[in-house]
Amino acid sequence: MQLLNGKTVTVILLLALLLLVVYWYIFQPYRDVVSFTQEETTEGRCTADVIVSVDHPFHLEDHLQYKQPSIVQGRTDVVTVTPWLAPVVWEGSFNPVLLDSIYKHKNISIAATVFAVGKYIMFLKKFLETAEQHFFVGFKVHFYVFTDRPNEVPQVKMAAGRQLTVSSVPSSKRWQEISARRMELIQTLIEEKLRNHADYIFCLDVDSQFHGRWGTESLGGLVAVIHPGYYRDDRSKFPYERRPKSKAYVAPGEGDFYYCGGAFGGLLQEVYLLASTCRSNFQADTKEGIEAAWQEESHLNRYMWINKPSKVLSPEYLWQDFKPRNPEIHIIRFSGVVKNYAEIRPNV
Ligand code: UD2
Repeated sequence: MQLLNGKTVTVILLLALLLLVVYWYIFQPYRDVVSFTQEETTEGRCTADVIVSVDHPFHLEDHLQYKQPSIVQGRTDVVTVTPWLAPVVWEGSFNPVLLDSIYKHKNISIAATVFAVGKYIMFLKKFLETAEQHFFVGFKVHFYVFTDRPNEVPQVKMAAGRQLTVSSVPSSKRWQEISARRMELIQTLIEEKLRNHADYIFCLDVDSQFHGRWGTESLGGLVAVIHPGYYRDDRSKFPYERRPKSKAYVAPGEGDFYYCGGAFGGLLQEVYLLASTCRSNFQADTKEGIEAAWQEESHLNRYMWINKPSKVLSPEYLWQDFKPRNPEIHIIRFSGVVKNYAEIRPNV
């Protein structure tokens, strides 16, 4: 009886210890970032009037004066939130001054990948020059250029805190391969060079130029850009991969939007997951003798259907120069140039 009591006491003590540890694990992190000063208000309620949390995603350091936001006035011609409640970024849906002020204090750095293989090197100069004028101006940006013609990379003067690294990649006889290989190179870049050196990454087509601000409003976990060619269409018209044999398959009646392969990004770890998944699915397809309709763009669309982006950028963020501007497009921020595919691609 004595022994049994001793055992029971030990078990109770162990359980109590376990509960204590679990409690500590759950509540300790909040104690680290939030400190409360309890005060009695005139109504007799307690208020927590001092909240110290520089880790808060939208922590405002400065006492900034900016236009009062409204929840009853704003854009009515476009949808600014997805059904899974991710913001859709349109001109007029955000305050750039406020966002820049919030992110300035976080000391963030952004990596941007761009591929210029074969004759596509001709687009690099304008891409970089216009990026200096519009892409995360005032922030730390590191461009990673992948090319088979490193000697032809143009010298473009960059602002302080911005730099460029060139990596050599083999050329290819098939444009499809060049385009698709990007996922593998992005995955390797994150693995080998970017960990602990960048917070966000954007992967962009080189045959494009910036025409307007692309900045902190675009930051998010997983960021997708809506393709300018299909955003008014029914999803049955989206050029998803439609053969069930492919790992990029999207069934009829499925799919949210049609996203661009020419621009996507987000937090490093999110883009790493995207790139490694698309790469391994692409390789699995190759083993089965199938290439998705729009290469990595098809795999990206499949990925984003299953793993919804946490921020969606409107077609302002990748327009096409040959398309007349639709009325809901108040600004074109980034746009693909008109090009003669037969002249610049290694194959047709
Ligand atoms: C679309 C996508 C592109 C990609 C492709 C399908 C947009 C605006 N564009 O563009 O991202 O998904 O369909 O594979 O969403 N490249 C070279 N050298 C070459 C060929 C391509 O460097 O010889 C690189 C370059 O960075 C280029 C990118 O691959 O910007 C995409 O190729 P593209 O622009 O020829 O593909 P396109 O216009 O069909």
